[in-house]
Amino acid sequence: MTLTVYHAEPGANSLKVLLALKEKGVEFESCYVALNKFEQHEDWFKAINPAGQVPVIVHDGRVINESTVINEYLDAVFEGAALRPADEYGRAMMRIWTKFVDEYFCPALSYLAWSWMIAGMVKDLSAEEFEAKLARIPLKEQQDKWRITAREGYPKERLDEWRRQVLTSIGRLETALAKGGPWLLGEQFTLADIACFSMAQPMPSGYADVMNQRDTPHLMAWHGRMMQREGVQAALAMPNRYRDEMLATQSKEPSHA
Ligand SMILES: N[C@@H](CCC(=O)N[C@@H](CS)C(=O)NCC(=O)O)C(=O)O
Repeated sequence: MTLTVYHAEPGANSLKVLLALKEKGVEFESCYVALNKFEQHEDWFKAINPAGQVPVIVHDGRVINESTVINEYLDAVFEGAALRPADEYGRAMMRIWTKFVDEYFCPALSYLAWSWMIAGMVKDLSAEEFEAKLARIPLKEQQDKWRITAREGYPKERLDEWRRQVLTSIGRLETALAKGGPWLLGEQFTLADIACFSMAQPMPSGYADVMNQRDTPHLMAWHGRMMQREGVQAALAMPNRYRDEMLATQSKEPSHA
């Protein structure tokens, strides 16, 4: 039995799958795909996932993409702590959360993150080089996202709307956790916690104005409980070349002190 996991740094959808693997204690071969080097659009990777996106797993030669589907599969076929409720109603409640993350919370965060990151990633490319990079992106909607974020930027109304959706998402989590917890479905830690945390993990620093002790105390307490878990710590300790390169670049910049 072989399991290869293609993923980027432990953030967002890659973190989602790494969390499930580490929480269950599943052994796997890690294959890092550098998004800031556009490796996800190289032919070798598109041969594995034609959508040109991570994460992807290959289990005994069979490919699965879509992080939420991957996590349900991992929980179903591998030993380790159960990450889904045993009963169908519980599973339905869990899927309400994972669907909300995939359809609402993650897209809003993703548009905001890419609109901030992509301009820096492509700033040294000529117009021709940029078009060549775009031409390799298999999904039309991703091509549009790159073109707009890199060259024109989204209008303020769109950015404000995505920020509103992030705020709504945070409010929804706070309301659910205020009912008692300790986890989103109550006593059992599930894929719902994993999906929501994979998006919310950096928010106490990145979105401190919306996720903080004063406005979202229950969410912050849940975040603290998540950070105590061994599986979470192991997933967050996975290689993060994007962050390392950013830090290396910053340390080379002349000090303004
Ligand atoms: N619905 C997919 C979304 C995958 C996705 O958006 N992956 C991002 C990283 S979190 C990616 O590969 N972005 C690079 C790109 O689209 O070029 C999932 O849940 O797996």
